[in-house]
Amino acid sequence: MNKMNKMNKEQKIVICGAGGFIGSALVNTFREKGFTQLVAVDKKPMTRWYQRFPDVENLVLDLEAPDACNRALQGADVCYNLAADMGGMGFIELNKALCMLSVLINTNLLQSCRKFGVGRFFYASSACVYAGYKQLETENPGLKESDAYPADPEDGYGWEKLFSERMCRHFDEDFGVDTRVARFHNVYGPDGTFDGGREKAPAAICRKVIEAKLSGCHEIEIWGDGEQTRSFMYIDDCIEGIGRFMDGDVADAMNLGSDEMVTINQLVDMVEEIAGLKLKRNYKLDAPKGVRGRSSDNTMIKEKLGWAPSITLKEGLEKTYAWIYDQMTAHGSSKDAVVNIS
Ligand code: GKE
Repeated sequence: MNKMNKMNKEQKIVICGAGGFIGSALVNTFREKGFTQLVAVDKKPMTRWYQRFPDVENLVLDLEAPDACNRALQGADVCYNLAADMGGMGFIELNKALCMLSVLINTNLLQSCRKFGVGRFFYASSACVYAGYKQLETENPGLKESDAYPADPEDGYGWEKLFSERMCRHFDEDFGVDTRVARFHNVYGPDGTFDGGREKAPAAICRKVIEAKLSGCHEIEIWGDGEQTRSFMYIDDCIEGIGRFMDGDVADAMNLGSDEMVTINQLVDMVEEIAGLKLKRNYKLDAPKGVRGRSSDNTMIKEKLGWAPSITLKEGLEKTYAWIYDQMTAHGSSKDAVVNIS
């Protein structure tokens, strides 16, 4: 059973970052479960929302401002904060100050939660909080929650996420704001960004393979040497996990990620197999690479929530590749992609 069924369908639920990939998927899941008091908030103009639904209250607000957070959260029962300026390594390595400004969003949302007595607050943290010295080898045994300390997170983005985790904890302890914090490990799937610079590896590789297939130029540029390792979590596992975090009673930050670790070369192998071709690989060693090895240790989420992400990378890539292929052949790029209005 999807855990969101346990929540009261008349509650006023506010999803911040609702114009984005994960946020819009979360709004749609609540709609499909019959929730009727939904408020979707994003800074982007609605024409740029990944998915937008007419039966939801849609607000364009810049949540870096306290007044905007008060406007969004007045009367709210539950708040999900998925609002942040972020992207793959191609973005966060080159926009560290912008990524850190997201701290204003979470801080002001927590203040509004305290002001209005919002019942529960979800914060989307990230595997980028983990210490760099724990991610130096490709053979990563899986990052445990304790590997965030002594702190050495990703520059910019990772520090903002770790700081905001701690602010959630202290608002919980000192002010009684009931918080839940999930450390997302590289989420991908249909409706995600696949070009324009903010895309992450799964979507980027799918796009590059499709470009090679459509152009007949059977080569692909891969950032780094391709031996770096990651795990990638399919969007449906992410959404299910968010529901389980919110229905659970664990306030401490926990992993929400797949423990299926692959090299980027293996990721490319899988996408080539889906596309039915093999490409010449050109390795761009000076491109943004992030950490050498990362995967999620799911011991704690299994122990605390009795569940862990399980959708295989192959299964998720097949759906993601198909969606991106449709977007590229129908619209040319994600910039032209039609906003799904159901
Ligand atoms: N984006 C991208 N595009 N990455 C590529 C490409 C490409 O064309 N080719 C190879 N890679 C490599 C990157 O160099 C990196 O080593 C690996 O794939 C994953 O890159 P990524 O998906 O952009 O981002 P990371 O997993 O390194 O970091 C992301 O982690 C998330 C949490 O797991 C962050 O950028 C955030 O999106 C987030 O914190």
